Amino acid sequence: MQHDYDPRGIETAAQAFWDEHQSFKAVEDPAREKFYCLAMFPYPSGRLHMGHVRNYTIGDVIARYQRMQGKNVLQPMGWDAFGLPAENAAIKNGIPPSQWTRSNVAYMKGQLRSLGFGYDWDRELATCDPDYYRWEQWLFTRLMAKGLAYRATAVVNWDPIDQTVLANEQVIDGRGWRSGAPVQKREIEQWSVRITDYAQELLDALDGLTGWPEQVRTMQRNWIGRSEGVYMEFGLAGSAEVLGIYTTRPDTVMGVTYMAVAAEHPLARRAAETDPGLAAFIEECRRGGVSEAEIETMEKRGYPLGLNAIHPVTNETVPIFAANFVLMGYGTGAVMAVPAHDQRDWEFAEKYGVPKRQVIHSPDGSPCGIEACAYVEKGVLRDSGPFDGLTSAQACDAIATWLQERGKGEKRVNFRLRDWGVSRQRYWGCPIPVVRTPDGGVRPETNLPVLLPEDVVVDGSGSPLKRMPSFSELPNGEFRETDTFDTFFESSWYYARFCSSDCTTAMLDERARYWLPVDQYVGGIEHAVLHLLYARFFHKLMRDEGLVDCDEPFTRLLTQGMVVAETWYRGGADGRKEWFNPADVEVTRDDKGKMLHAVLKADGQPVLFGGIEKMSKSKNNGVDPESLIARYGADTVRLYTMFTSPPDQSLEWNDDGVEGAYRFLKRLWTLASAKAQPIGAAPAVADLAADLDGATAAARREVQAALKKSLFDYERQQYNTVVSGCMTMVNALYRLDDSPGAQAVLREGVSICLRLLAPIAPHVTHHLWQELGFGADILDAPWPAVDEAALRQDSIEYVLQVNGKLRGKVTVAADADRAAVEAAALAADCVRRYTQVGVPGTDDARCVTPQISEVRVRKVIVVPGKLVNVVVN
Ligand code: ANZ
Repeated sequence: MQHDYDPRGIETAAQAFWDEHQSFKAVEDPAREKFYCLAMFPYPSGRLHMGHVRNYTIGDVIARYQRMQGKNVLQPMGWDAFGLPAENAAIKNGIPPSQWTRSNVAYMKGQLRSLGFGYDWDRELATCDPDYYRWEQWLFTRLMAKGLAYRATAVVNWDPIDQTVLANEQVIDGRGWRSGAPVQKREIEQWSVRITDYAQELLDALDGLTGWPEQVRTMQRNWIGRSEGVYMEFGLAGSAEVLGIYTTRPDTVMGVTYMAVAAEHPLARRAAETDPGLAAFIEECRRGGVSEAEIETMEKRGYPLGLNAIHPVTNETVPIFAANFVLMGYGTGAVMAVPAHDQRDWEFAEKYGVPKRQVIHSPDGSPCGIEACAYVEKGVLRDSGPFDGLTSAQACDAIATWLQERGKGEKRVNFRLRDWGVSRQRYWGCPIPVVRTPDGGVRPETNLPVLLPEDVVVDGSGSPLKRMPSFSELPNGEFRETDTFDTFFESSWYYARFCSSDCTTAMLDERARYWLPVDQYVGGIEHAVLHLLYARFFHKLMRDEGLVDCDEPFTRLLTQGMVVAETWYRGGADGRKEWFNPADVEVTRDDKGKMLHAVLKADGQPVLFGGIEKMSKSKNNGVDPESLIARYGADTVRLYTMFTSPPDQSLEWNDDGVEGAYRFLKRLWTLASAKAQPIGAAPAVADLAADLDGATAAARREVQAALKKSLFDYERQQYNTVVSGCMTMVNALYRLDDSPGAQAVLREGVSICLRLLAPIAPHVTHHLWQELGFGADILDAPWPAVDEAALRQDSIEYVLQVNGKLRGKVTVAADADRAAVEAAALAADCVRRYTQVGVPGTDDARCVTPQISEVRVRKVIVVPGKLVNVVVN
């Protein structure tokens, strides 16, 4: 066996072995328990980053672990290949998006292979392949037929940089999620999918997703945002029309002093036709933000429509305003304003001098005035005519009933969730399979797939499809839709297509029924709402098409933590920061590790610490996985990412830690190569277990104890402590001597350690397993089990402390109770020297009379199985 650990040779050979034996090819087998493990597929941006490496290592550890439990494992990989960056790169480099994407895919595939991930590459898919996207086009035509996809003019979030519509979820703090540009409101005709039809089911089913982090379920619940309220109609003075509103506080109806409608509300628009001031106000609102956070904080502004509404209970008239804080897309786009009991309405009323009318009072007579702010609590109704004296809860019911009886309203459940607008005015996406007919109608395309032309010039001025008559012009005066799908469309069902990736006759086939649902999904928390909600929705759409038979796509979800690193910068003259890679910075620290100062290696001049941030290009604090693999090998990179923190927590990058991971694998290697011969020849430990000497039995016990803990940690997906358990084992094994018993324990210990490490560092363990003669393929080895007998101990060694200082050790029977342990500790010479006054050797021996022997023990602390601390005066 070679002497030095050479990761490169070992890893290439192991990968070749897996290829040759098709080790990760997944074949449906109803007789075996299946396990479908999936990590979120990457966007082919060009190179893998450390976040990918961590994500895919976690997935691979789980997949290999389940495989070694004997399950039939599917772990596929593919590419989320449509999207804007390809178009931007095309503009910059003058190459078609398809070419850029496919060459990135090829490169990144090589990188994934070099990490030794156990993927069934036969199932690889890229969402830009017509074989893939044709099926979502097909599903869309089915949704059209069912009325679940529809076209409507809608006010949308418009990203002026990316020149596209954004979903609400893609607007973060009023800015486009990708471009960062302030979002504008625009009215545009687009295709939407009725996710709201599934809102209740999507909400209810969250309760059953017990394998998901609570945080993600809460985020989805909030996003769906179910509220129970009342829809009611106000009359319009001088007209037969009505103004419908939605409120969650019908108990405040008697306090309404004005109405407010969104700037885009038809009523406001109509009034603007004859009022230029109002038209200008509406135009201004268009520019405002659309996010709720922004609306919450912005100045509340309005403009009177010159119209009055008629109160449904009192028949009084109240003025109607257009207001910038009313959202067109929520409820009915109109609200009844109750300035006494709603803070927004209160601020608005203060500003425009509208009266406030208090109708809710605190039930216990505590102060509830509305001079300084609205009284928003629930309470008891006053000045409320027929509803006086009712509590808010009673009034909500009574008022709903009152309105219902008069045909003026009803109880209603409202969702914050909007239908999913799926049209994007971009080129590099899946064409929406729709044809516009000369009469202004639409029909689904029957001849699928609608192929996206790939040989195009993208120059930045909108989608090239719009300038391609060969694509858009059809016979008989018809036109093809030139919008493409939101790329979340593709990523909403790829997990299912992996099951039937080569099926040419349908979107999915019976294999999907075997593999689905995904047993374990792994990915970033940033997808908690967008991707994971859409995928759950799509799953239900496919279920209702009869394509799958389960209700939810992902049984367990692991959201991995971010990879973070230090950031360093200098402020430029123009106020911009220049960021330096941590590898180029030399940091001086004091002996406690505190930073003293830092300089750029290149020029020796100081740089400033910018905090610990997610690894990113913009902060230049990334580490390139490829160079790490070249230097240390894939196993070290994998081991490091697993060892440094639990998967769901953030991982703070540390170069010394990588070095440490590498040293551990070398140490394992050295142990195995130095002892390869005796390991090969060692007797079975079972034959000798009863006769092991004390030190050998102790080493075996240590290995078994670490094994027991590691098995538990594997189950709870805490791989960092699995690795430290393996380190403990290797240390114990190094201490063994050459006796036959010790060799048997060594053999057993190495075989346990290799198997435990196999999912994490698969190459070196694969190699050593074969070299040491344990078997042909560690993947097929039985998972190690604990020998409980080895854990039993006749005696336990306790560490003895006096006032917290180590003073010696004592051995007591393993079944000794607390009193016996305490007595043994107090009787030990090394302790007695400090507890007996006047005994020679104690500090104050000189100043007391030698014949007095006085016990000075104040307290004895026993940590069972470990330590006794004796506290003395
Ligand atoms: C009157 C009222 C009085 C309200 C009061 C609140 C407190 P959730 O719980 O989120 O569903 N609202 C309704 N439609 C709106 C829109 N398009 N834009 C802005 N605000 C809108 O919120 C429902 C409440 O939000 C409704 O109840 C309405 O204000 C407001 F003391 O009606 B309320």
